[in-house]
Formats: sequence, C-alpha cells, structure tokens
Amino acid sequence: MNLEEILKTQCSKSIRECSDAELYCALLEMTKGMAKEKESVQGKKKLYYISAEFLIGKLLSNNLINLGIYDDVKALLAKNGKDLSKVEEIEPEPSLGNGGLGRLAACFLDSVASLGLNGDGVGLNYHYGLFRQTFQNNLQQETPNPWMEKESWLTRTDTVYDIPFGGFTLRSRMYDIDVTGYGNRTTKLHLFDVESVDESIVEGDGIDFDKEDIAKNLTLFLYPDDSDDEGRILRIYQQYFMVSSAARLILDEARERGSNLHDLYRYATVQINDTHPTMVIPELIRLLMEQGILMEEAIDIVSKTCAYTNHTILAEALETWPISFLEKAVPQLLPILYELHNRVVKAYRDQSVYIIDEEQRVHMAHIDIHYGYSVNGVAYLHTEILKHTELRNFYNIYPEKFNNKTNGITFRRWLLHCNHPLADFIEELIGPGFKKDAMELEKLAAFAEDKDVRMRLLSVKDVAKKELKAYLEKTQGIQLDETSVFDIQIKRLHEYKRQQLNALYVIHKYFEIKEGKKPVRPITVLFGAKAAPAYVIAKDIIHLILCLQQLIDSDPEVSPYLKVVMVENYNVTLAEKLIPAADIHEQISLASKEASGTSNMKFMLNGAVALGTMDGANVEIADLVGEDNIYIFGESSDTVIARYAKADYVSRTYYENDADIKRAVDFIVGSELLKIGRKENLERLYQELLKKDWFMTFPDFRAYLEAKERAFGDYEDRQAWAKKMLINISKAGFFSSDRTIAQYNEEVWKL
Ligand code: 26Q
Repeated sequence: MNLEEILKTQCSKSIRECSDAELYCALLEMTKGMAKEKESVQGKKKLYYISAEFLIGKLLSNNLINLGIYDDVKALLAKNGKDLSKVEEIEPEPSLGNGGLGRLAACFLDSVASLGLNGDGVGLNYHYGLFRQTFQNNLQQETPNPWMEKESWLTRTDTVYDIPFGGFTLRSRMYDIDVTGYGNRTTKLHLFDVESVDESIVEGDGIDFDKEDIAKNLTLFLYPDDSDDEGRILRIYQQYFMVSSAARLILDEARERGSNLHDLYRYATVQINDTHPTMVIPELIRLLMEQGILMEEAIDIVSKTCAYTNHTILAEALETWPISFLEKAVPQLLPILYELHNRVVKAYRDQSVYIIDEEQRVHMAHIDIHYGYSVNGVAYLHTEILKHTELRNFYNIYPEKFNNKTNGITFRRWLLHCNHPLADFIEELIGPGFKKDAMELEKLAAFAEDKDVRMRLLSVKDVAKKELKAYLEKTQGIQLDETSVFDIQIKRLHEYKRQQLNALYVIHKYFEIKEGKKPVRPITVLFGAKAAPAYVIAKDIIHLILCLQQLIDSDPEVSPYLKVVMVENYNVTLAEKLIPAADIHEQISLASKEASGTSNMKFMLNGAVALGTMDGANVEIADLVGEDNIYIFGESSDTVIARYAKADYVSRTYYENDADIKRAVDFIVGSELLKIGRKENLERLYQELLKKDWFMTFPDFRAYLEAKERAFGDYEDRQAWAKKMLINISKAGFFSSDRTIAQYNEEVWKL
C-alpha cells in the first residue's frame, strides 16, 4: 500500500499528521490509480448502458471494498489514530440521479464490472445534479448541489465531439469515472459535459437560471424544472447532447474494434434506460447515413443494436414531445423520425402504435419498441402488465421482443459496505461464499430455529439502530428512541407511492394515543423523499408530514409513543444508514403502479420485514419468503386496473362511510395543523384526497391499518421476529444485480 508515500509527496506529512480531508484526497488518488491498473474487460461486442441518471453514491469505501483493501486501509488508519468512517464523510455525494432508475444503473455498472462483461455506462456530467433539499417552515426548498471538487473521481479525457443543434453547435467533452467491480475488473462511466457550461448563471442560492442559454446551462441540473416550454425544450437539448455524444463514441469504438459499421450490432449493443435516451435510435441512423449507408439498411442495423427498458406504467410519465420542440432543437432528426413513423403507418392500422399522434406529439417509447430488438419490464408483474394491458397492442405485434428482467441490487454496497456487522455475522455463520454467489445466503435458513443466532441477529439490528440514532443526531439534530420500532419509507415522493397513506396512519395513531390507546412499544415512522420542484401535491405531502412531525414532537401526551421524522436531503448516503436500521419497511404503492421498487430488496437483505401491497417486486419477494415473513395488504392489481377502466372510484364515498378515514382526512385542515402549517398547502391536499384521490388511498386504508397493527403486534415476539428477519435475508440472493445482469447478458446482450 503506497498511501504513506502519496501523503509524503502530496502533503509532506505522515498519516498521523494529516487531516481527514488530506487523507481523503490521498486515498482518492491511490484508489483511482489502483482502479486504472485493473484489467478493463475487452471483447468484440460491447454494451453501452445509456441513462439520464447514474445515482452512484459515494465511491471511496465502495472502491476500497471492491479492490479488496478496505480492511487493510482501515487498520492502517486506526494504527495512526485515524477513523476511516470520518474520512468517508469528507467525500461529497454526486447527485447524478433521482431515484430507483438511477440507482439501478449504478448497481448494474457494479455488476457488469464484477461479472467481467465488456460494457460501459454513458450519461451526463450534471454540475449541480439533482437539487439539494432543505426544509424551511415545513416546506421543501431546493438549492444546487455542487459535488465536483478539484479532486474528484472524474478524469478529463481528450475525447471531444461537436454536437449540432438547430442553429448552433456545442462541443462535448467526455469525463470518465472508473467503476471497480468486486475482484479484479473495472468498467467506465462516461459522463459528457458541455465545454461552455457556466455555473455562474444560476441565480442566488436557488435553482433558477436562464433556461434559454443552452450553451451555458445544458449540464447544470438533472431534470430542470419543466413546468414551462423553455424547461421542456432544455430537456430535449440535454437528451440529444447525451445520445449524440454516446452515438459517436459507440461508432468510433466499434470501428476501432474492427467493425465496418454494416455489422455494428455484432460490436455494440445499446441499452436504453427508460425513454430519456431514445433519440439515440434516430441519431445512430443519421450518423450511419452520414457514413454512406442507405436509410433502409441503417434502420435495420440500429434495430438490431438497441434494446429498451421500461420503468413505468404511469401514462403521464411516458415521454411525448411536441414535434415542434424537436424541430427547434434537433431539426436534423426530423426526416428520420418521419420516415420511422411512416413505416409504422404503412404497416399497421392501429393508431395507438404510431410514433407521431394526431396532436403532432412524438411518443418516445413507441420508437424504442418498433426500432429496438428487446423490450423489458423490471419485475414479473410489471412485465405482465406491460404485455397484457399497457403495451398490449405492441405485444400483439412483437411478442418475441418482450421479456422480463427483475431488478437487482449490488450486495457489495447494500450489505458489505453499508452493514459491516451484519456482513461479518453472516460470514461467521455460512462462510464468505455469499459475497461472490448471493444464492449462498440460502444457507442461513439452517439457522432459522437457532435461538442464539436469532438473539445475535437482533443485537446486530440494535447496533444499526443506535448508529442511525447517533448519525441523525449529529447531522440533523434529530433525536430517536432506539428501543422504538423503526418503520421506514424512503423513495421519490410520488402520489402513487402513497406516502400520504402512511401519513394518514400517523394521524390515526395520534388520535388513538390521545384516546388513551397507547402502543405497547413506541413507534418511529421515518420518511425520506424529494419531490420534483414543480410537483405541487408531492410538496404538499411533504408539508403535511413535516407539520405532523412538529405537532407530535411538541405534544407531551403523544410524543413518548409516536415519532415522525422526515430526514432532510434523502440520498444514497442516508439510505446506507437508514436501511440497516429498519425493522419494518413500507412498500405501499397502489398495486399495478410501482414497476419494481429496489429499496424493498435492500431492506430485505438487511433483515427488515416488508409491509406492502402486491405490487412490483414485492410480489416476487412475497413468493420467496412466504406469507409468514411479509405483511401484504390491499387490493390486487387486477382490481385496481379494473377500477380505473370502469372509472367509477369516488373517494368521497369512502370518506363518508368510514369514520376513521373522515377523522384522519379532516385533521389535515383541522385547527391543530393549521396552527403549524400553511393553509393553502394543507387545504389543497385535503381537497385532492376528497375529490380525487387518484391513487386510491382510501380503499386500502383499513387493510393497511390492520396489517400494520399485526406487524407491530408480531414484533413483540422478538424470537419469532428474528426468524422472519433471517428468512428475509436468506431469500434475498435472487435480488442480486449479478443475477439480473447475467440474465440481460444471456437473453438480450449476448456479449
Ligand atoms: C419523464 C418525463 C419528463 C421528465 C422526467 C421524466 C421522468 C424522470 C424520472 C420519468 C421517470 C423518472 C424516473 C423513474 C424511476 O426512477 N423509476 C423507477 O425505476 C426503478 C428501477 O427500475 C423501479 O424499481 C421503480 O419501480 C421505478 O419507479
């Protein structure tokens, strides 16, 4: 280990004399150097995973683990009176993603590297990433999140491209982050940046900037506010910049590996992560035509090269762009888009599969499905719904293209890195094999009846709860009671995920405690979520939760039994602390709406028990662990889909017929909360629930209460609960992203 030498040259100091920040920089340099020396996998055919988000999280400790030197570094620092976890805290978290889709991309890169596959990620180098969230007056505020420092994981490369837009050209430059896999291999994350970006155009300490100054703003933020046309067109500029840079890289590298471009699909495969990178299809066609290939053949080549992953069944989240926007930003793509559309029109009468609709909007997913070779959903139920409901008309045309790839998570980050005590305990029980082959976790089942193992598992959980308590106290000034049951819901804030259902439960419990019905053990309900800046109701839900937090904290009658916490600026780093500490995790989306979920897998791996609906990957989790080891409630996806089809849901009927629902909903605009919160926000949320409740919280309310009470009751039999924890861990192996990536490779990419 040359850490000591690096420190001598860099700071002319010994480890003992260095500050944590100096140690961080030295470790960064050392790890970057080691990653570069690792074998980067080569091969004829290469995967390009293009994604608007890569939610990679902090990299130092993960890289140390994957390079196999974590323990040595930790010991070396300890010998010199230093604490590696303090050094880890210096690293800023890149916020190059928002939620599940971006974190999935990061897990996938880890697995591609670990499995030794030839593949890289391609995305954008957002300077301020997703906004940083703060709370003021119980409202979410957004500020920039600068994460790039002088010393960072980024390496500037000499690869530059000139990217043409309507009326101007921008230069893109590629920056690389080495992604170390477990064992010996690395891949790269290529992040393109615009050379002319200018951070100074961001106004004040908020996230506003001149949305029309594309040369300066293009890579400032992930998902800039799209509540106006300028914001929406900016997203098209971002997307095209990303995919045009990617397409050039793909063609250059394919040629270097020996492709004559006619055989591109033998040298490259492109995975399109949701529709944000869809323009890579027409762009590749355009670039091939520039090389003298005829349109007909170019379309054929690209159709054999590109594959599409769908991550949502929410109609409103499926991207469509007015053709006029594309005409303004990327006029060079229009002839190709029209050609792609006309071919569909010639072949099919069904207008629902057209690329351009009657209102002159381009349906991005339709391009992917017609002109890609694979379409996949991200969990069994999700793929079934795509095939038989949402994308039924496409499935009828191309049944062979549709396939399922149930999501997964990297166990390196979500167990080995984030929960050392649990990882060590598992290793003591079943040996180290599970680190390479996650299915070996099944061996834990042999200990399900072992009372001593159960007790020790409970104490591992207690350690994590105490660590979370200390961390939140230090970083956010929040006080937790570690003897309470930790019930955690962390995910993007969205109505379909139904944080509002959980909030209604809190209100219900508040009333019960006031009435003297006290829980046998205190309950801590933890939330973490960012709301999109323009998503008004989502921000109102955050406001409600924060107001409840304040109300209950200041009520001596209720606070000994119930605590609500919404952590500020929920991100990967916080997830790494929250997940090991969870007793119960909330996966309560309206059935049929959550494509997969991936936090459900992380929690399960860390010995928490799910309270959830039969939605997304919860279905597969329930199947694996059995009904004794999960709390399932609520209406089925079939019932929900039928109710939407009939369009006969009236939330007010439930409100009027269930006194508990009425009491909880009325409380949102009751005098207690109005004293704390803003009338406008609370009133709007109240009206939304009463008049719409589009994601049907009321029909599931009673079943949710019952399931939650049952879980809290069962929790008191600590031995029996520990068995549930153990079974959950033992069945988590299926959700390793190594399994998911191996399936993509065998069935889709064929590298
Ligand atoms: C769409 C249109 C315009 C602007 C933005 C968007 C947009 C942005 C982000 C649409 C979707 C996203 C993010 C989606 C996402 O994170 N989906 C999650 O993907 C996970 C990985 O597959 C799943 O586990 C989750 O169920 C799914 O919600």
